[in-house]
Amino acid sequence: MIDLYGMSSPNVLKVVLMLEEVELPYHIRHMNMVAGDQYKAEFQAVNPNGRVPAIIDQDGPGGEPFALFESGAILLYLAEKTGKFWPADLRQRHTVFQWLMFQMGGIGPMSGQFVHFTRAAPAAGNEYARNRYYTEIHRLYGVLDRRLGEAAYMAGDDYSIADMATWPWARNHEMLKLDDYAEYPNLARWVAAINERPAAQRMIKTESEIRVDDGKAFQNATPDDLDRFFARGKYARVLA
Ligand SMILES: N[C@@H](CCC(=O)N[C@@H](CS)C(=O)NCC(=O)O)C(=O)O
Repeated sequence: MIDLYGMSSPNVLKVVLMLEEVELPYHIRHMNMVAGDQYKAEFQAVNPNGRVPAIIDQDGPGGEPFALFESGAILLYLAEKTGKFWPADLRQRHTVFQWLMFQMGGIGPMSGQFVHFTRAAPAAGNEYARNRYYTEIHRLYGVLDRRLGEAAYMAGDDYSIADMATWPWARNHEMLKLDDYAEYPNLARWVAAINERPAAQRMIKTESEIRVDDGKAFQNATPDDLDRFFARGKYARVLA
């Protein structure tokens, strides 16, 4: 059994999708991130970075529990553990790693900052940041669209953990203001193809269940909880 600590965010949904693909049993331990569950000692022992996802594989290497954080590391672990989505060919395997890192270092953090500046930051005074991240995510989704114009999936002919890492972000065209993929037909084709996968459909069902708990968490949040969650107000460092 794998304990998955998380909420209904794309970085967590990557892991849900992979667990559904490889059909490993898992249990979601919902984290109320606005109430500060991530600062509790119990969770900090699992992830000192205080972010989700994190897992504890109760049946880890040597039959002992194994804790892991960072969604990319978790996907790699699950692929190697199961031998699924783990290409035997070295070139192919590292092509998968390359596109996984493209997601981890580019698509994920840049999309996350864009969403922060369009949803959680005041509009006034933040035009520069909003335009900067909008420009950068268009550049990145443009790279992805060109890649998907030459290959069925990110790493080539086969669906891989790079796709699983990227799809939970890229499918949110409204949140990312990608204008229904008007500029990105290959991206649109790939988003739709993965959407058809039974594991993706199961992930979507699980997402809606986690969203109920997230909804309650946000409903019960005080303005101070929200400031802490978004690292703003008195929780922001002010650069002299
Ligand atoms: N690079 C990390 C990013 C994790 C991350 O930022 N998670 C967000 C949710 S998607 C989070 O935990 N936010 C809570 C917070 O900022 O306190 C990964 O891919 O696992």
